[in-house]
This record gives sequence, C-alpha cells and structure tokens, in this order.
Amino acid sequence: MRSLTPADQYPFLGQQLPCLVGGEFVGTERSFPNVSPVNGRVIARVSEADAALVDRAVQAARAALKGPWGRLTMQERAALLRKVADRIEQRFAEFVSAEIADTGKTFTQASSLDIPRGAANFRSYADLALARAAECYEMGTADGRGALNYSVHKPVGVVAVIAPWNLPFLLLTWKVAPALVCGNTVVAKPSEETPSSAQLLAQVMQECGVPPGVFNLVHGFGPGSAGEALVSHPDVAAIAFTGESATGAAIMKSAAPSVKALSFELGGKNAALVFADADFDAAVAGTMRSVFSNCGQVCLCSERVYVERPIFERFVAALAERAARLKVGGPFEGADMGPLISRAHRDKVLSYYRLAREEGGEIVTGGGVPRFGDERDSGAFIEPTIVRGLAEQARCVREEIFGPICHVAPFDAEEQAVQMANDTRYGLCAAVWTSNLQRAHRVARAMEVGIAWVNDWFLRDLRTPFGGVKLSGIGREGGLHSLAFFSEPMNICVKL
Ligand code: NAD
Ligand code: 6OD
Repeated sequence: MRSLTPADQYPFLGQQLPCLVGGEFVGTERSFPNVSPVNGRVIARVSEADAALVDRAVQAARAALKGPWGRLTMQERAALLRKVADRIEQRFAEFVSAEIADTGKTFTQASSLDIPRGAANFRSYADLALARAAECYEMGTADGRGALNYSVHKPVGVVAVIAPWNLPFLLLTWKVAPALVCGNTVVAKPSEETPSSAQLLAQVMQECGVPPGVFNLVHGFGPGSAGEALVSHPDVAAIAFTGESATGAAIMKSAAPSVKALSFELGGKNAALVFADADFDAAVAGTMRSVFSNCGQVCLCSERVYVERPIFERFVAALAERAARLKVGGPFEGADMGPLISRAHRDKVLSYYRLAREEGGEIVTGGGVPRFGDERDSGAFIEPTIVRGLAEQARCVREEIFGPICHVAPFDAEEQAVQMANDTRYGLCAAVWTSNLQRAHRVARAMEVGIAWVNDWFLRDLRTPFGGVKLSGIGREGGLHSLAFFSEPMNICVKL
C-alpha cells in the first residue's frame, strides 16, 4: 500500500486551478473546492468562470479560427494531435495522479484505461482524419460535357465540449481530439468534480504550441454557472456533451435559440442477458466487470442482469460470492473498487439501496457502506450490491442509479429476455452472453441500443459508431461519425 490518499502525488495540491482563455491562464476571484472522494479532504480550489469569462473564451476561440490555426492543413493539425498524445505520455504519471486525486479510482484503472485512452483518442483521430476520403460524383449534363461534384469539409466553428466526472479525461479528449483535427476551436468545460486532468491537458496544449484561443478551458458548474453560459452562448456553433439525460434536455433548451448542432452521449439503464448455453465463468467474470467497473460509474454499466432460469440460482450465487470478495479501498491499495465520486452521489446511490428494500427486493450482497476505521470513513465508499426479486416496474429497475448495483432477474424464453431488456426509456448498450452463434446475432440485433456486445463488454474499436437511442443520446460519435459531426461538408460542382 503506497498511501491512503493520492494527495501526496497530486500535481495541484493546495493550488487554485485557473481557466485557460486565449492562451492565458486566468484565475478568478470566485472559486470552489476540489474534494477528494477518498477522505473528504479539500485538495485544491478551482477558479469558477462566470458568463463574462466564458464570453472571453468564446471570443478567443472565434478569433483563433481566423488566425494561424485556420490556415493549417489537415496534415499539420494531425501532427499537432500526435504531439499532444506524445506529451500526455511523457507526463503520464501526472495525468494518472490528477485523475486519481479527483475521482479516487484505482491506480490500475487510471493507468490502464483512462489516461492511455486519452492519448489514444488524439492519435486515433489524427489517423482517421487523414484517411477520410472526399465524396466525388461525376454527372452527365445535357450538353454532353458533364460535371464533377466533390465535397470539402470545413470546420463548424467554435465547439463547446462538456464532460462528466466518471471517465473525465477519456470523455473530454474523445470530443476535443476530433473537434480540433477538423479545424474547429474548442471551449471545454470539465465536470466541477474533476477539473485536474483537463487542467493538465490545457498545459500540454500550450507546451505543444497549439495557437492561443484554439483550446480554451473554463471551470465551473452547470446551471447558473460556466456550463449554462457556454451552451447558451450565441457564438458557439456546436455542443458535444456527455452526461445525464436530464442535463441533455436542459442543454437542448439553452441551445435552441441559436439552433446549435448537438451531439449527446447520455445515461443508460443497460441490460446484460445471460443464456444458459453461455460460458458460465466468462459470463460471471464479464458481468462482474460490467456491473462494478469504476464503482458502477460507467454509462455502459449493466444495472439489469437477466439470466436464463436453468442457471439463474447458480449464476446469482457466483456473482454474489465474487461481489462480496471485491476489495473496496483507496487508489493505491490494490483495491478492486474505489469510492463513488462524492458524498452527494453516495447519498443518491444509498437512497436506491433503501428503495430496493422498500420496493420488495432482496439484497443478496452489499447494501451498505464499508467501515475502515481510518480517514477513508470520511470518503464516499460504498458496498458493491446485488438485488433480486424486484418487479420490472420498480423504480430501481427503471431509473439509472450510476453506482455499483445491479438487479438480477430470471427469464424463461429468448423473446421474454429481449422484451424485458428493451422495456426501458434508455437505449445505450447491452451485453449478450451465449455460445449459440445464431442466437448471438439475433438477440444482439434485437436490442434497442446503440452498442451491443456479445460475450464481452466495453471492448472498444475507436472507429466504430458510439452512442445511444431513446433517452441515451442524440447522434453517434466515434470514427467517421465524429468527423462528420465536427465538420461542415460543402459540395463543389464543377461544370466540365
Ligand atoms: P451531469 O449531466 O450532471 O454533468 C455533466 C456535465 O454537464 C458537467 O460538466 C456539468 O457541470 C455540466 N452541466 C450540468 N448542467 C448543465 C447545464 N444546464 N448546462 C450546461 N452544462 C451543464 O452528468 P455527471 O453526473 O457528470 O455524469 C454522470 C452521467 O453521465 C450519468 O447519467 C451517465 O450515464 C452519463 N454518461 C453518459 C455517457 C455516454 O457515453 N452515454 C458517458 C459518461 C457518462
Ligand atoms: O469508450 C468511449 O469512447 C466512450 N465514450 C465511453 C463512455 C463511457 C461512459 O461512461
């Protein structure tokens, strides 16, 4: 065990994190605390951008579109993205520490998923942008000479990127990288809970020579703060947002008067379907991952697990046994699961633990808060929890909880499993566990979601479409889909 707290590794310990506006770091009088979810300690303060500072950031981003940035070729922008990826890797330890300090997530996860994916996002979009083909259509004309149509891609303009706290660096860079490679300028707002890896990214942008105003960073909250000021700003052309569905609805309202382009990755109430013919051990291990990764705080996590009746009892017992053995603890303790993001979020998740009992569910394992007898008792730790016996209409089965909890229910027939999985207002992803090839394709395709995994979960190829249907989002990101969102295509028709 290295330390109970990441504070000693944290690059901004005791500092006030500034915003980045037009190439200058700007502190503000108004600030808010950055609190460690490991022990409740204030580890830094964060400058809060007001509407005036957000406006300065947007104007700087607008001006930068017409500066040297606007004259760079795609190749030059792609090269800059690669430089950013290299620099993230050079400062890898600091990024990992920053992410851990804000979230309390395990060192293993931050160093194997969050930060490497941040660097990979920049490299992957550099590759993709260079490989994008232009559309070209030859056409006949009455005079027999014909014409040639070809498309060019222009930037959309100033893009607002708004990120949540669960995978802060992965999700921010997932949008910043394609926005920049397409020639846009960005005003990014990380979650108020997780400002630190974005702060390091701002430094990296400066170090790599990204021109002033191309990448701006504003800190703050949503309503009545930097977030709302940004999404309602008339000079922001597009908003790429990841977060709760209700927040998406509020942002749509703010964005409506200036008819902004929107890309939304929102909440989920994802199902895992486990058929009796599945590789039992792989299905248990995969479901453990899909329920408890990042303390259940991944939009893709399975909160509803449907298991075919012949293996139901054995599956629940295996899941419960493994969940009870999960080690909950601080980032450097070799734990399987860190804390939730905050005490406030823990109160919300605990309210669902209580509700599960009130709604007639049986808590198979967990259901409470672990006691450590040290400073971690002031953190936001919670027990991994499995519930059974709830009605499909129970709120715990219908509402996104975003914590380490799932409800397990049996099914008797494939059609019933499909019906139950799809009976939700969300539609982000599903995991199907079966060894029957035909069933795998049939059931995966029947899922009303944007992403279905067969015999795995959260296996990512960054070229693939990513997003959700229903309350889970608008549009798709990933690969060419992101490049399309962040570009304005224009057709040029040449009479020959
Ligand atoms: P959130 O919606 O509370 O906040 C996300 C961001 O939006 C934050 O930066 C916040 O400050 C900002 N914000 C809030 N209100 C705003 C407003 N009115 N105007 C502008 N900005 C505003 O989400 P969260 O709690 O940070 O993250 C958890 C949620 O995100 C869960 O619902 C989860 O499912 C979802 N999520 C979805 C995906 C996906 O890919 N579909 C990925 C990660 C998280
Ligand atoms: O892997 C990704 O690209 C992605 N957007 C993951 C989202 C995870 C949600 O918490």
